[in-house]
Amino acid sequence: MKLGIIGLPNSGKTTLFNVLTGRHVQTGTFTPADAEPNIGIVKVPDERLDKLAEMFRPKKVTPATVEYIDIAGLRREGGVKGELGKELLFHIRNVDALIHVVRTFRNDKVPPAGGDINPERDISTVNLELTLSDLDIVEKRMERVEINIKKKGEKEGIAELQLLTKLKQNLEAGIPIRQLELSEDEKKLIKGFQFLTAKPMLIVLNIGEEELKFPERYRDLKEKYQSLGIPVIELCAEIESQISQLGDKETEKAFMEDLGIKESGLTRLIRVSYELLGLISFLTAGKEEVRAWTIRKGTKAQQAAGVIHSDMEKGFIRAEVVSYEDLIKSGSLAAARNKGLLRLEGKDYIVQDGDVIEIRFNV
Ligand SMILES: Nc1nc2c(ncn2[C@@H]2O[C@H](COP(=O)(O)OP(=O)(O)O)[C@@H](O)[C@H]2O)c(=O)[nH]1
Ligand SMILES: [Mg+2]
Repeated sequence: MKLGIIGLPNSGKTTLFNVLTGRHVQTGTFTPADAEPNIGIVKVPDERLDKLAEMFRPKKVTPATVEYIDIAGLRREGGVKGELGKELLFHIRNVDALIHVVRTFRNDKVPPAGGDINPERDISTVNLELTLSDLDIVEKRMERVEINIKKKGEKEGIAELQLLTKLKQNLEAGIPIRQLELSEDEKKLIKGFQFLTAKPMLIVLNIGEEELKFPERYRDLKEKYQSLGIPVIELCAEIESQISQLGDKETEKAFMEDLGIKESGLTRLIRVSYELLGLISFLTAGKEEVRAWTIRKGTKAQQAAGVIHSDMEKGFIRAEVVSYEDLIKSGSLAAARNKGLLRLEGKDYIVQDGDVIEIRFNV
């Protein structure tokens, strides 16, 4: 899974990227829009792995991972057609979802890109850039399709042209593609274009240190976007950065309690991104390795096996499944089996989040 971090300059994208990935990319510097993006692999925090590791004492514990891409700043002026860095757009075209960082923190040393602090306006500015970029692609494609229809009388072209016209009208009205109701056929048609406004989006409000005490402050903004299917979470990248440098869990806990933070913003961010994309984890546990695997909700046992190894999918016989809770309650796999909590499931079983699974297969 790939997540692209976008937002105006000086909104805290690189700060957030560093905290997420434990890297030390320089912050506070202007990055030209065509700069190479920073890419980092992040382990998905999952307490269940720690508990399973206590039970199985494996040689290795492997969490699920997410890839984050810190893309250089979108221009403040935006909105001028054809002005967007092509490289920038290229780098966000192939991500699975967008994390849109919006600044509300005040910091006199770092001037806000929009001149002052105005999250609503900044969100619109960035969304407009994404919209114009999609519109550009739609219009170019329409020209092509129209030519083909005229010259060669292509039948398929007509359906596509209708769809493109619908996209164009909506984009011109400022409506992102993700908000449109499209048929399965239409979804298939547009898949290859990788439209930016079709990607799931999550807004991170990068709030100031002093705002942590006022979680209600941006309630209206949150409700507005959440009602459009865009989750909004608040965190203070600066504080998260300090938390991540504390080193040990106990100190972290005390520090967060002091500030009235229940859960680290990062854990929340990673969890919400998972939910946004409809992802869940199933687990495998043994003496060699305890590991989390990422699948989409609704994945069947046989396809889930394929995430581990293609041979397991091809030669799938059955899955032995116990829920994480049942396994922990039982104390061991053997105890779970004795209690009848270990189930045998066939290829069509729909894997649930936290299922601890062993695949039986033939090679
Ligand atoms: N006070 C404060 N400063 C922040 C916060 N987040 C980022 N900054 C500062 O803002 C500047 C720009 O951050 P950066 O991550 O480089 O922004 P980017 O341009 O979006 O990548 C840096 O000097 C950061 O230290 C925050 O939550 N509070
Ligand atoms: Mg940056």
